[in-house]
Amino acid sequence: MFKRRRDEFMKLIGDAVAIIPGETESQRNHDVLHPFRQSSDFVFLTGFEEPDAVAVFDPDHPTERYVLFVRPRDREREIWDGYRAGTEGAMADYGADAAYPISELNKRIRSHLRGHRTVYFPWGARHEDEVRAGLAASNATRVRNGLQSPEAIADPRPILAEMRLFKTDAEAELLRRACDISVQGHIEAMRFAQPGMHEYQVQAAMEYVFRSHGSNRDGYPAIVASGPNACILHYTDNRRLMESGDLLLIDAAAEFGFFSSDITRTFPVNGRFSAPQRAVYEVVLSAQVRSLEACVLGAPLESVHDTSTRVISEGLSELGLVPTSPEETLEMGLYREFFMHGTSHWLGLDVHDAGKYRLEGSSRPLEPGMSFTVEPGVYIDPKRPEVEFTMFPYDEQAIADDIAEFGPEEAGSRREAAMADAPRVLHAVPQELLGIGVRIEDDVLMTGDGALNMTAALPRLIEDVEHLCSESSSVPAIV
Ligand SMILES: [Mn+2]
Repeated sequence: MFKRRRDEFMKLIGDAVAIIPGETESQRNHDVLHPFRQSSDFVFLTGFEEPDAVAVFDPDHPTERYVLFVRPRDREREIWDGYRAGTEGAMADYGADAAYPISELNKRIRSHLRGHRTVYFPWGARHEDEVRAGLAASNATRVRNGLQSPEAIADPRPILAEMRLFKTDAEAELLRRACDISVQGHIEAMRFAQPGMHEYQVQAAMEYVFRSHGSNRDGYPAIVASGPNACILHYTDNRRLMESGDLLLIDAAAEFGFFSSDITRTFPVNGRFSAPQRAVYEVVLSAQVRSLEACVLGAPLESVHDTSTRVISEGLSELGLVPTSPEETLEMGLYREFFMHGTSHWLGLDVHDAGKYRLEGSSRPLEPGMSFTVEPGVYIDPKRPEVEFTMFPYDEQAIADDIAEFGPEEAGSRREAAMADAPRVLHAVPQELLGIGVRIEDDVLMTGDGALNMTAALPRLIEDVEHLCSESSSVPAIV
């Protein structure tokens, strides 16, 4: 798998040379480090998980087309921190043509820069100093001896992003394992959660299932958000004591083979939706179901979001959350006061995976191998009983065109200026809906036959969710 990716990458960079750095560890305190995870681009090409490594790809080189710079074997450090592959392992186990200690990067990089017009390096990444020093030295050689040295620095990230966007069968297999494991964790969370528990206890039950099903790491920090916390989109404190009558929004998933799933479910802590919770849930559920149906080969990705915004606008109007008809709610983007994020993002090695969303100014068509989330939501801020709406047309394509023409900052201030004189309407939020936050998220893989919902096994319908909540958990709990 890694060799196939390297061969493709080297074909794509042609007669250039590429320097791809891995990540380094970050310190928590004294000699304690934060858990390390290799950067996705680096692990994608190398499979090498140790920190402080750099890969050099030199397709034209007679003997060293793929070189790894790694931490050398070190008995003392290995006693404290664990096994290192070293230069021997980098060649024997990771397929490098040659491997050197990372301390030799500065010296050895120069011979790889020589003879190339272009060097690919992700500017701003680690080891930039060594690359810059190497470039300066090879420039001096060019002046004195007339040898070719790099004249252009190119960003390898767009090439890698396109490769990562289209999952091979083997990659899809890993992603599906991550999804299967994540589904099992969410099922356990629904069974486990009870009033009187802290959010982190539910997190623990879920992560117990992730780990015991073979996932060694979460794909991202779990969001276990009960009651009003569900309205905080990236809430990760997970410390609140849950009460009967709360909804619990869980956005969490396992990583498997470096691929991450991404699932959200929202369910009642006491096992029964109240009438207002049910009303909001049904709106989000219907948006999600319809948006999943919009995942069709050849359709633009934004048609999935368009479906969610349309269905949610209808629901908000019906629930009295907006002072407008469904059509006006959509046209003026008033839904954004309650549904303020996108419906989809690419999924893969990173939970918000690499890949462009738009090509030549328009949303990208769905093709086999693409994977993404479908995750509409409605969040009704408990601290905002009245909402001020600005009555002004909202056109995402026009906004995208403005950003393309003026840049994001200038486009933003132009829009603000245009909206300055637009009428404002103050609207009271129905009291019983305050503090309700609902998101439902599944993971889609486009195949040659169309969309596959990889997380469909996790219940979403109200009766199925309530039934699952009533089952007992196999994870022991102390309340
Ligand atoms: Mn997501």
